[in-house]
Amino acid sequence: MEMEKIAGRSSLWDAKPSPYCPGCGHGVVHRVLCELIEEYNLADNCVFMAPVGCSILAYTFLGLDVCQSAHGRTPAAATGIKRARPDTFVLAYQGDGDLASIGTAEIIHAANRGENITTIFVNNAIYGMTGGQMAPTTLAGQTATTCSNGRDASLGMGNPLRVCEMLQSLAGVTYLARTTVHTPANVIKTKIAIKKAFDVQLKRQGFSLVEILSSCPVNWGMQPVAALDFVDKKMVPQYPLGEFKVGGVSVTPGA
Ligand SMILES: Cc1ncc(C[n+]2csc(CCOP(=O)(O)OP(=O)(O)O)c2C)c(N)n1
Ligand code: SF4
Repeated sequence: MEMEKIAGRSSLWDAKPSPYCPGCGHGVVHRVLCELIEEYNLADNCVFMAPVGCSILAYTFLGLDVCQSAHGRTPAAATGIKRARPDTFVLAYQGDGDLASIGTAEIIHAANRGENITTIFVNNAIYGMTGGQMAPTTLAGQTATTCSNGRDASLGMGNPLRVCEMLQSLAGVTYLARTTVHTPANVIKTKIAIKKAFDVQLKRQGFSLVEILSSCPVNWGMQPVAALDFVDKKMVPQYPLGEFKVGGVSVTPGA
């Protein structure tokens, strides 16, 4: 009997072993992006903006044109590419160290200007690539190599930075959502949100961003399954899921 193939590796992803640790969310997000790029037939007219972080190596295995800018400067580089080539689909991919720490100014101003780019913001609450230092998004009480007793705002470590809530007030933002990839149902919701973000850019309607909660079992010091549970029980309450802006209008998260 001939079997129907219902899932598989995207043709945009080279047949190489994944560089990511078991249980990491980056690979899941890449797969969703590759599927959508194929569905929209964008591969020959897309620039993937690789971050400085664990996903920096995406240029070694994704069959896309890639631009790699300095840490945190992706929104600025993406702005230049999009303005020079408005017909090119510009897909920016950033971690929380990249976007919410060293690159906070760049993302706020790109969003505020309403640049017609799409940003995928992978929030794993830690600096993954460099060995698990505290990030602006690290949860209160969560341990990291630079806060081994847990993040404590009373000791001057600051509070978890909520990027969607921060960007929601900016008039230049057309679509804004937070999703997670720790369960299959949430992967599907993530794909729906990214699709809406793609549509905004394709219709030249301005800035779109999807924040995706993701696991980093290695630097969290957890087994992969426990890390997925941590996303569910600890990250989601701090970072509520849902759409924050649709068509430039603020909506209630989770609505
Ligand atoms: C200007 C500069 N400062 C610091 C670094 C070191 N560095 C590389 S990746 C990184 C953090 C990456 O964390 P994140 O963006 O959260 O991505 P993840 O690796 O967790 O996916 C840092 C600080 C650098 N490469 N360049
Ligand atoms: S260190 Fe963390 S973010 Fe980096 S590949 Fe491993 S699990 Fe993923």
